[in-house]
Order: sequence, then structure tokens, then C-alpha cells
Amino acid sequence: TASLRLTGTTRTDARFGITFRDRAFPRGIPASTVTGTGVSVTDPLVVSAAAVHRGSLAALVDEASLVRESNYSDGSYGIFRTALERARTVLADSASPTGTLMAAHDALRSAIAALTLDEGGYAVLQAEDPDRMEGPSLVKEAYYSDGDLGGVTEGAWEQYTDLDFGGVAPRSVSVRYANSQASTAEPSSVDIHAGDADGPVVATVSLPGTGGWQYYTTVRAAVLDPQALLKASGATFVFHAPSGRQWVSNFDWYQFSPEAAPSSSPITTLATLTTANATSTGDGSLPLKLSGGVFENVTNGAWAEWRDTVLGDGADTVTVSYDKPRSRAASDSHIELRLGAEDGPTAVTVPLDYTGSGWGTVADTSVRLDPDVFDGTRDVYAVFVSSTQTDAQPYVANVHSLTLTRQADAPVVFDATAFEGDSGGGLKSEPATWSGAGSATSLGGTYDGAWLDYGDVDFGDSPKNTVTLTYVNNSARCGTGSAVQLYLDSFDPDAPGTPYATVPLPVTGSSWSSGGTTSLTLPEAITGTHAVHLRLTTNADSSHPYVANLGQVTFDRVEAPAKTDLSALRKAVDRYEGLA
Ligand SMILES: [Ca+2]
Repeated sequence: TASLRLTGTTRTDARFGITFRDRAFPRGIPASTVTGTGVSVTDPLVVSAAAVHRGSLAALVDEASLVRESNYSDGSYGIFRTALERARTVLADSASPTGTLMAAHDALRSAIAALTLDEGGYAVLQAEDPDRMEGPSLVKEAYYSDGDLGGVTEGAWEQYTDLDFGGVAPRSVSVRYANSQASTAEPSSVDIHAGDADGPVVATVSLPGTGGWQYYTTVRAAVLDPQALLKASGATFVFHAPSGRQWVSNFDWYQFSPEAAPSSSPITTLATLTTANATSTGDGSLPLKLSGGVFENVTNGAWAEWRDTVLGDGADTVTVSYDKPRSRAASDSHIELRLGAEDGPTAVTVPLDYTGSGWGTVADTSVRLDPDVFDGTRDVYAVFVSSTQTDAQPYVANVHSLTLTRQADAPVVFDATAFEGDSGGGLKSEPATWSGAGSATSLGGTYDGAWLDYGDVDFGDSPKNTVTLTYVNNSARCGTGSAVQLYLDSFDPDAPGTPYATVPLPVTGSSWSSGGTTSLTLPEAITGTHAVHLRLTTNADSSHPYVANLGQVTFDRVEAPAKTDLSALRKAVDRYEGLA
């Protein structure tokens, strides 16, 4: 019998073996015939320090578990959370070897160190506060803004360094600006270069006229080379004006986003309806004023007509450009579009949210149209309506234009209240109680097991891979775990079976006025015509009987957002896992 005893402590694994000589054994047995752990270099005895590393990893996980997402950038928090989950998995396995414990510890420690304490590259970048700027007349000012960059001429530029995107590549950029050009003038532009001004152009943002230095607007453009921007960790904005124009625009802020810009599928403008081409108008309680090229002094009952508007194969969207101050306009003011006659039935209602506290903030709002209704050559009427007006707030809005467009690859949109059949009970259509509903009405009185039949829906030729719902899940009145189940083609209320997709409806607030939007990627994209049913589910109790109020349902084609780049983390894990 041979015995071996080791004493002392170690913080690392130790591997060793015993070499026997032939004469250690009797009867001429050669040492090479002895097998087992510890007698060959390929199968050494191991003194494991795993317990030490297990202890320090557990301590780090305890510390990391206190970190909350709110303070950190999406990208850096995503990497941190992955590392924390990995560490917990490793700890949960009592057989985890030392190398795995060490790798998890290192990955978590570096993810903690990399947590970015603000929104990093995704924060709002104030145009008046760059890291560097250059231009003959650049000036920081506050002209109808909280601070803006003025005096911007051809070739001027400004630069932001240390843009930490947290490993998540930016897919789009928003620019808020104002200028004095008409919307029909040739636009100015800004080229965004990755890194310095001689870096590649990763986005070109067109800046159409906003109609006045006091009218700020926000445009969003695709970032065409996200990786270049991610790698450069900085951006230079170079401004351009058409030849002969002195000023490019004034700039309020910029912001990158990891989400792609909305679909760039070509949009055709079929008609732009303004004071200039209105064929007839009627006053409301006050006389309309048209002399400024804008519908002003617009009160309940005023209207405008555009006779023989050519809409061809059909418009799918109307976009209204308007100015509606909280101080002077009625809260429920809106526009009703009618076809054929001023007092005919309303084809679509355009809700108008407030755009600012006082006059001077013009915003756009869009509403989907049924192209089978808004087609051919039509007499289009806009009727300006309100019911909550007072002497102090008599107006509907100042309306600059109504633009009717058609998108080649349009999303499929319908109001949740546009059902053809339903399960009855308390289900009802009521005025939408939250802004951003996208529809004037919402589906109320919902309950667990309620269902709605929307008839045959044409999803078109281009695949729709995402469903989006606007809704309110009021935690004070709705059950828990509310969701909408989508059924295609067939639906049996008594035996609904497995839905095509289930859209969770997370709580949006504790009142009916705080709504939200939720999106789900469909398991398979949808094309062609299908019967559509929605079924509503929740865990209700007597004081929380409802599922949620639903506004609008949209099926669209959306590119997947950029995935978190975990390559550095994986490299670290691979490196240390080999030691196990
Ligand atoms: Ca600003």
C-alpha cells in the first residue's frame, strides 16, 4: 500500500501524479502496466479549489442581484443580465468545475464594470451642446426651443465623442430641427459620419421645410451602416444646404435608436388638401380665416370641400398637419372626413391630440384609411368638430394640410371595435380614453373568454410578421395575466383550441387614461386573406373583471431589431471553459 498526504491551502486547482519505477512492484511487474487516476499525465490527480471560487462567485452574485435596470443603458444592462444569469446557472450546478466558476466570475465582474450609468449613445444629444463644432456663424441659442444650434451654414459640423452604444448597434436616428423654407422647397440635409468628418457616411437625413423658425419638427432616418457607428463610438454631423441658401436649419437635438426606422416602402402622395386648393368652405361658430394659407379661426362646424380629388387605386393613410394648443383649443376637437356630401356619413375620424401649450407647435397625426373607400375621383370634405369648447378654448385647431397617401407595402390596420360578430355580454364600443389609441373608439366591457369576429381580412401579398395592439390594462380594474389570442381561418368558441398567436397585455397603469402599445412577432408571417377572430383572456376576480380596453390592431412587416453583441462575453467564456 502506498499512501500520499498533502497539507496546506490553495486558491487554484493543482494537478499532479505519481510515477512508479519498475522495481516498486514484486515479481517483475512493469510499472507501465499499472493503470488508474494519478499514474499518467493524461489522467492526473486534482486538488480542486472550486469551493473557493464558488464562494467568491456567490458573493459577487449577491452584490450584482442588487443592481436595478432603470439607471443603466439597454445594451450594457443586457450584457450584465446575461452574465448574471450565467453565474446563477453555474452556481446552481454543484458539480461546476473551477474554470467554469472563474469564467462566470470574470464575465460578471467585467459586465458590472461596463455598466453605463446613463443612456450612453442612445441619450438625447443636445445640438447646442456637442463635444466639438466648427462653422463661421454657429451659435448656441434658444429660439422656440430649450436651447438649439443656430447659424448653421453649408459645411458646418458638430461632433459627439464617447457614444457608448452598449454593444447594440444603432439602426435609426432622429433629428429635431426648424427652418424657414416651405415644405415644397428643396430640402437641406445632414450627413452623419461614423467617427470624424472623414469617416464613412452612415446616415443622410433630409430636412424638408418646416415653414418657419418657430416650427420644430422631428424626422427619423435609417442608419445604413450600424456596425461602423458602433465601432467608431462617435459621430460627426455635417450640414448641407442647397446652393444659394444661407441657412441649413436650426437644430434642437438628435437621438440614435436601436430600433429600425419605420418601413421605407415607397409612399405615393395622392392628394395634398390645403386652403389653396379647397373648392369651397363653410364657417363654424366663428368665420374661417384662410388668408394665411392655413385654416385658422377654426371652430366647431366649420368645413372645407375638395371637389373631384383624384385618389386612383385608393389612399390608405391621411396625415393631418395641425397646431392645437392646450390653452386655446377644445380637448375633444377632431376632424371628420366625409365623401360626396358635407353632411354625409363620416368615413373616418382623425383625433387631434394637443401639440403644445400655446400656438406655434405644428405636429402631424396619421390615421389609416380603407383604400376601397378612399379611391377613384371623390369630393372630399373635412368637417372640423368639437363638443367641449368654451369661451377660453373655442378652437378645433389651426390646420395646415391633409395629405392622402398610399404605401406600396402598407400595414393592415383595423379598429378593435370594427368587429362583425362577438360573444355579447358587456362588450361595447366607447370613446377611446387614452391618447395614442390610434382610433377614436375602444373596445370596452371585456371579459375572460370574450371573442370577436372580424370577418375576412386581406393581409396582402407582402408577408406580415408582427401584430401590434394599442390598449389600456388598468391594474385597478383588470385581471392578471391579460392576453389576446389570435385565431386565423377557423374558430370554435366552445372549443377554441390552440391560437395562432397569443399577445400578452402587460399592465399599462392604474387608470383608464394610461394606455400603451404591445407588439408580438408572429410564429409565421401572414399573407393573403384569412378569417380573423380575437379571444380575450385574463385571471379575473370580482373587483377586477376586465381583460383590457383595446384600440387598434395592426399587422405589419417589421425587421428584427439588432441583437445584443455578446461576442466579447462569449470569447471570455470560451477562454476559461477550456480550463474546466
Ligand atoms: Ca436642445
